[in-house]
Amino acid sequence: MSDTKVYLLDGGSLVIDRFHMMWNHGPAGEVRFPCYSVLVDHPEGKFIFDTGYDYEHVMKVLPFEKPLQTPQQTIPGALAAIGLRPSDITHVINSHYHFDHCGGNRYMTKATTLCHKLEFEACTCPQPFEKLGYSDISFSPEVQQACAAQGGLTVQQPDPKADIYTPRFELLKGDQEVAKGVYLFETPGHTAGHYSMLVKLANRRPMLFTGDACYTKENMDKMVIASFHLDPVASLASMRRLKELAEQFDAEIFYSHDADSYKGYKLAPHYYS
Ligand code: 5PN
Ligand code: ZN
Ligand code: ZN
Repeated sequence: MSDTKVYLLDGGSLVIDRFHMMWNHGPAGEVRFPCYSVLVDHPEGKFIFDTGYDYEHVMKVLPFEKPLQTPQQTIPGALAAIGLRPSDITHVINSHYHFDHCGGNRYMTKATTLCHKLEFEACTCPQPFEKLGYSDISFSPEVQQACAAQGGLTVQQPDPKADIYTPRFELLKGDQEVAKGVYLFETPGHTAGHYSMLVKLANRRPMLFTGDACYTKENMDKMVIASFHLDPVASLASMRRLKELAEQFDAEIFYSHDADSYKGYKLAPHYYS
């Protein structure tokens, strides 16, 4: 914990309508928001929490989200800027398996892949309204097979960029301390098995990464959930849980897709420690 550094890796941006961001609240209108990954450089390993979106996937499947991503904003590009390669990452942790959180998983050829057991199950047989969210299954050759077998999404061709990507999954349940001072807290509702992450650091308040359990500070302040969700009631309960965790640990909250808050975040190559 005393040697832990946290880097925020910028992953570019996407556009949705504000009515999706603030469900049944609005006002409507385009909003461009950031996507980023969190690298926890820890004595027990190099953990990456979420891996952003894949530009080509979004252009193919959701071009209306108008992705903007430079080569420096891809996982290999962002890691290179701090002297790392994707193969240096020991663990990938996914808050959940929406396309804008797992698009870069396949670069991490040496990592163990952690997620909630329910999330892994959910993405193989999503509800019809979740299919776009779970549209990038490049993180798991196994899930690609399972989806194809169910007549769902077609199997994607092996990706030449993926090298010999053969992920080893560790499926978790309940709250977990995955390394000293690095906690995953169950925050379901947005998806079936969503995790938020809290990291304790030596020289500052703990950092609480909401994932998509809360997109922005405005969502939290107004207790309004996003329209993308599995269970709205559970989503709201998870926002309340995040508030309680922030109080309990005196943590600073880092939102997943908040353009305003993002301006105040320290981005790699700078880091929190
Ligand atoms: C950014 C974004 N766009 C589309 C979807 C979706 O269909 O489920 C989740 C989601 C997103 O976070
Ligand atoms: Zn999501
Ligand atoms: Zn998201």
